[in-house]
Amino acid sequence: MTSPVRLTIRDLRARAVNVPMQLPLQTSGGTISTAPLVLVDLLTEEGVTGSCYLFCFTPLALKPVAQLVGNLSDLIRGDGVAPRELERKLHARFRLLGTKGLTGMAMAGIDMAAWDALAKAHGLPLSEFLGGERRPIAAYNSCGLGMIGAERAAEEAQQLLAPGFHAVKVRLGYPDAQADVNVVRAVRGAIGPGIELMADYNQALSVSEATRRVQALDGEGLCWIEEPVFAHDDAGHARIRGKAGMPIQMGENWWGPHEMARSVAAGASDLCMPDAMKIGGVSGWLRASAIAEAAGLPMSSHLFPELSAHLLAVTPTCHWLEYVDWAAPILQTPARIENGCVTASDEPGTGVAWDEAAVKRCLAE
Ligand code: SMN
Ligand code: MG
Repeated sequence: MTSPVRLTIRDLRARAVNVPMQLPLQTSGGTISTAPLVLVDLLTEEGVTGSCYLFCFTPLALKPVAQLVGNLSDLIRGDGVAPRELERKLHARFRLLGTKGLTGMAMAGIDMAAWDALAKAHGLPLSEFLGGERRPIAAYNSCGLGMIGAERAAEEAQQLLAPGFHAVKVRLGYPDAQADVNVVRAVRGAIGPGIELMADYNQALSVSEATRRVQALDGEGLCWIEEPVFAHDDAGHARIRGKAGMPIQMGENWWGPHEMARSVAAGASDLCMPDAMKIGGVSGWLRASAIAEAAGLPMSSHLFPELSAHLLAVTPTCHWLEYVDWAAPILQTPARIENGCVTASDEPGTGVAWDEAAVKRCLAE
């Protein structure tokens, strides 16, 4: 037996890249046409480097997030790579500023990179380091199907199934309920009855309008309806849920397990889908998965497919993995899809490693 590996932080680096997307995504909350990512590397004295990326949603946040992450290097240099201790220290440091938004993203970056480094140092894929086994996780293709009208959505839905997926997600929030129904029917017509279809409103509606629309969409065979109203409106979601014939889904905007706990206590949704970054990295995800288990809520992921495949493998109520290929162009080994499932990388750690030549091409000025 070799002695246990202890790592000490040597440096923290952040680079901003803006990665072109194959299919731009028009949501009711705006269009995303590039993937603005901050690449985080946690360097250790022992020579192991932990890596992760942060999804910034808008290029406007790229530089500030990269700078904030870089600013934290002095604070954690010399500390052990112990994610829960780092979390405690950073939470204390940001108690007055708050731990949502950019600070939450920077903290999650340190957490995810630290877990990656730890698992690497132990020579295990993250899911195995966390006590699980790598296994195929059912995935839906979320790369496109923005608000592009019924005809184009139908065509795109077929394209999205081509890599072997059995599920896709359509974005809704058209000017009226009938338009939403028309898009769902067109997509369903194109994909056939055997495919799961999710629908995402990205917080577009009022509670009363959402109530009308979930009723209009009843009987269309939707797997779930996601974020029909403002993400913070747990009571509103709960009211809509009481009138809906299909499951209500939310969670991508929970900043940490505490926000999730409040939402779950309010009975806001039937399902949950934390975002690995916003929920607080691997440490936050693990606590979120305990909340989901206690409440009996099936738990899906949001973005970050490479990392989420590890996390969902150790999530007791594992449901769906959201597949997007947005980071793929700058990764050495992007998530692989087989029979509509994603299996986590078998490399030690998360398997997130940069294709440096591609990174160079995408560096944000
Ligand atoms: C989404 C994801 C990423 C950016 C914008 C919107 C969407 C989803 O809410 O759930 O995929
Ligand atoms: Mg969503």
